[in-house]
Amino acid sequence: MHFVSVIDVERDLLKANRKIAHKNRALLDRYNVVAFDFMGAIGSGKTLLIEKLIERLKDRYNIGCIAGDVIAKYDGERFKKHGVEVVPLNTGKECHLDAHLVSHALEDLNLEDLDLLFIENVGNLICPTDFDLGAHKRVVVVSVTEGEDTVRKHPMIFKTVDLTVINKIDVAEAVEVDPLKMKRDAQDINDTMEVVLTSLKTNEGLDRVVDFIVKSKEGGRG
Ligand SMILES: Nc1nc2c(ncn2[C@@H]2O[C@H](COP(=O)(O)OP(=O)(O)O)[C@@H](O)[C@H]2O)c(=O)[nH]1
Ligand SMILES: [Mg+2]
Repeated sequence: MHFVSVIDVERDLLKANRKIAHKNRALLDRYNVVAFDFMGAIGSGKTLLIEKLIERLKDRYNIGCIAGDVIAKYDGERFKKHGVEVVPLNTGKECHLDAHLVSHALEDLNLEDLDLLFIENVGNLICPTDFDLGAHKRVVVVSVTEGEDTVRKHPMIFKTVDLTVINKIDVAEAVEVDPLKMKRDAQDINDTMEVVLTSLKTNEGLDRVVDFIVKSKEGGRG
């Protein structure tokens, strides 16, 4: 009986979240803003990837960022340095953003001025999985330093994403990880998403992530 009620509460919570996520997406659509939810473990390279995407895309698009973290001002300041509009979202003890938190951040952004919205989720591969934020595309960043088996140990999140970025390939040899093995694991879990190997130190693979963002913006929001 106790078990059943726990499941009911979780189901209601996720249902309520989905409803707000749909509203967020409808609001973004009204302003023609395409939003991306960047997920992945602490230190996998989410903030650096978003910073590099801003640098590569800011002459072409107006970009806004939502920095979600336990204490969000640090990553928020990294985004602000690039001259984009930023809303920091402190999650405190929560291990993921949710659609309700994002709905308030959307109120603080000038959506009429934006083309792209990058949302950095709280760092981990588990909690954000079930919480649609209302973004159009979901991206997961996983670093080779997390270990070769990290993808197959966390299949759920990889099922929900449109792009997997396997990052830090510049140090793959040092940590004795084969990034292609991680790529194959990701494709075994989800054969419809794209998988890109990157180094944000050498910028290898970055062009392909830029292409993904542009394609998502220009080619409809699926
Ligand atoms: N060697 C190497 N370091 C990286 C790479 N990408 C990110 N880093 C470093 O990893 C650390 C964590 O990156 P950050 O973007 O803050 O990760 P986040 O916690 O996912 O936002 C920083 O010191 C980055 O400079 C990469 O491709 N190669
Ligand atoms: Mg970060």
